[in-house]
Amino acid sequence: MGFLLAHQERHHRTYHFLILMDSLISAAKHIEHAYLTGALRGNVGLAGSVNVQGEDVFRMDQIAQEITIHHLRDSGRVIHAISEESEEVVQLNPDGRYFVYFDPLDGSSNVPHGLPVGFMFGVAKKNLDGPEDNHLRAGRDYIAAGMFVIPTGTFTLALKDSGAWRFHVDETMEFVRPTKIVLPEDKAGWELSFNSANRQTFSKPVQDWITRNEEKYAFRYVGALAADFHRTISNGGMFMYPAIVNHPDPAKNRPEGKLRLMYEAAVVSFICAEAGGAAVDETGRPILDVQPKKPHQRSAVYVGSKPLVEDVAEVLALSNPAVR
Ligand code: FDP
Repeated sequence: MGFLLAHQERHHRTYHFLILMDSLISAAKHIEHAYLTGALRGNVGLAGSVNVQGEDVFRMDQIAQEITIHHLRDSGRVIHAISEESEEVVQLNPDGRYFVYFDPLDGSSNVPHGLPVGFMFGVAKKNLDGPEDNHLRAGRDYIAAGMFVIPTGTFTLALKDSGAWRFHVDETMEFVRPTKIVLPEDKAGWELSFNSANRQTFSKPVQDWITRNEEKYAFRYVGALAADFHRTISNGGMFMYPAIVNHPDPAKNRPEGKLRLMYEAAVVSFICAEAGGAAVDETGRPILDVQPKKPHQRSAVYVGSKPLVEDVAEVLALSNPAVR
C-alpha cells in the first residue's frame, strides 16, 4: 500500500484507487488461503456445473468468485465487474468510479493438483469529464492490470504509463518490496511457451514460424496463463495461444482463440506493454486496441518480447489481410 500511496501522491491522484486496490489485494489473500487449504477442506473438485464458456466449474472457482465479488462490493468503488465466472455483468455500485474485469482462478487444470493458478484483473475508470455509458473498455483504456500467481505469493501490477512491478508476500501476508519489471533484451534466457499438443492445429504460417524459431529458445508450459506469462516477462521470449484452425475435428476449431479478451488477453497485454513488450492477436493487431463487443469475447494471444511479437505479427498480418 505504501508503494501505491506514493504513486497516487506523485501523480496527484485520489484515494479511491487505493481503496479499490486494497479490495483486490484482500480478495487475493483470501483466495490464496482458500487455495492452500483447499485439499484438506475437500474443495479441489468439480462443482458439478458448467460456466458461461461451457467449461466445468471447480468448487474453488466458485469460492474465488464469491470472495472477489464480496471485496469489490465492499469497496463501494466499482460500478460493474465482468468475471469469467458470471455470464451476466455483475452490477455493483452505480455511483462507483471503476470497472473491474477479472478471472478469479485462471488455469483450472492445475486446481486438483494445487499447482499455480492466477487471479487476473484489469481496471478501467469511468469518464469523469462527461456522460458515462458504461461501455466495455479496450485494454488501451485500462488504468491498471495485475495478476496474483496463487499460491506462490507473487503479485505483478502494471499502472498506466508508470511501469510494471513485482511484489512478494511477507510473513504478515503483505505484498512488499516491489521491483520494476523490464523485459530482458538478452535473448540467451528467452523462452517460448505454448501448448505444443495443439501445434498441428495452428495455421500453417504459425506452424512454420514455430519451426523457424523453436531451436533458438528454451520451451516452458505450466498450463496456467498467469504462471506461464510470469516466466515470459521475467525471462523474455513469447507466450502464445494461437487460433485453432486445423483441428482434425472441425467442431473443435477455435478461430477466435481460446483465452478471454477482457480478463486474460488484455490483462497480460497491458502488463507486458508496461514492461516494454508487446502483444498481438491472430490478425497481428495490438490486443490493446481491440474494442470488446461482448464481455466474454475470446482472442488469440501472442505476448512477450517486442522483437518476437513483431516478427510473428508480420507473419499473421500477411496471412490474415482481410481482417485487418
Ligand atoms: P484453463 O483452461 O486450464 O482454465 O483460460 C484458461 C487457461 O487455463 C489458461 O490459464 C491457460 O493458459 C490455458 O487456458 C491452457 O489451455 P490448454 O489446456 O489448452 O493448454
